[in-house]
Amino acid sequence: MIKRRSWAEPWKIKMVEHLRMTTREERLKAIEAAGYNTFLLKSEDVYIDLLTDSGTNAMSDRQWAGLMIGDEAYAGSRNFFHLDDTVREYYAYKHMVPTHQGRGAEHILSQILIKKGDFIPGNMYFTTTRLHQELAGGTFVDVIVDEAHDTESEFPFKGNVDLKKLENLIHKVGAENIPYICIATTVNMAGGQPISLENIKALRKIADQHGISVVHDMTRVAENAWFIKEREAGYADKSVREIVHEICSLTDHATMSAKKDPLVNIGGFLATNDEDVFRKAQNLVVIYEGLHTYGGMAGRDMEALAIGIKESLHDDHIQARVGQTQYLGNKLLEYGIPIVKPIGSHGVFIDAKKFLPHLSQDVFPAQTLAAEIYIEAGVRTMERGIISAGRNKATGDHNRPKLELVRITLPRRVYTQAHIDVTAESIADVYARRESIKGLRFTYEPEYLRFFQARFEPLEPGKA
Ligand code: PM9
Repeated sequence: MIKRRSWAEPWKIKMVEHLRMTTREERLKAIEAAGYNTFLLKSEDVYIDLLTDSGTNAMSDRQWAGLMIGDEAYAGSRNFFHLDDTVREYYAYKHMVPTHQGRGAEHILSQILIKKGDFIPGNMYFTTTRLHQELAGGTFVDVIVDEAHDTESEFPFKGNVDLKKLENLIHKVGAENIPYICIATTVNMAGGQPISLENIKALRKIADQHGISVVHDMTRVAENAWFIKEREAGYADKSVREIVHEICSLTDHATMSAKKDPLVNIGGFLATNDEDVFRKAQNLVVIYEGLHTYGGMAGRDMEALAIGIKESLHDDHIQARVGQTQYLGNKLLEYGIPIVKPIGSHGVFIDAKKFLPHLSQDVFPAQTLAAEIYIEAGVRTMERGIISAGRNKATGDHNRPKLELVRITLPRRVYTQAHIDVTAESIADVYARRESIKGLRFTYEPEYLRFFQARFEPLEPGKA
């Protein structure tokens, strides 16, 4: 057999969307108007948009065709039943309740499972997930392995739960005060890092011994499965679809932001094997999202999602998806840019503390760097550091995460290798002038999820 020298995407382009290139002066004006927050830029002022992989996917011709067979009945749409069957078949959960996106599912599940004073261990926090746990009266406890907080560690499963930390917490607060263990596949805030099946099986055992359930944030489970296939002994010959099925069957409940893995632009769901949780979720969803057979999605959205789930679990799709991220990460490493290692699945994460070692965390290095990358070339990225971490709900101080990162996130099936090259070259140009970068201060800080809407000004006028 001829050895394949390279891989290419398992799709070709049928329709294109024009991009606007801007001048440096236009970008300086745009970022100032956006309060130096890339979330507040107008997308028309962005050339290459690597803010997020959430809802930015390119749908396939089959998904677009699926939109045309949307059944927009208020109740009992046929697309709901297609989605329901697909979730059961591919993800192994018995019941599914649709929601408008992931946080809708997080809200409902947190309200059902958490009582005031509870503790929720998890493999690193995620912004919306932790906030819904807190709003339900719980406290999140990080039980991820220490390697996850070290950008240099090449540990292959930095999303693993440290089982000792988990057991210590159970002994300290009592199993009756831990409604569930939350595991994310992959771990977004750690740099898109996977959890191993060995670790999931071990924590399942601990959960069973103590009568604690396991909630799965399955937003990027297919990407996690690809890393298991590549890195975990015994899984090389299994398909991504089979590995995803195995991960899901080791957990009790799940929340899904369908805007990521499943290749759509909006949608989500909550899934569970528990009849009681299912009934309660069906009841709560009508208050916050919509009827239990649409949950905030149109019939056409549910059809596109059912098709997208199936497409997302093909090995060749995931190989190209994760492969593009690896390509970007390796390019940045060639330029000597400090990034989180190993390179993750949905994005490459720049270590802003190492990129800008002269800036203290109090002047927001990652926020500053994201603004500078935009000014350089119109590439939009996202802060994932002290601003995203928010404030401690008891003391009111900043949470100070060890990881101060800029996330360069890759939408699925959207950008070409040339876009990736331009991105890497632009970041290298910022790196060359890094010593002149000064930092930011707040001019407006919202109470919840501040990173979305906060505004800043440069410490030195005219400079980020
Ligand atoms: N993630 C992301 O860009 C979008 C909003 S936060 C900047 O990474 C996980 C692991 C996520 C996630 C969203 C959600 C919430 C839950 N879990 O955005 O509400 O990465 O659909 O999902 C974002 P929704």
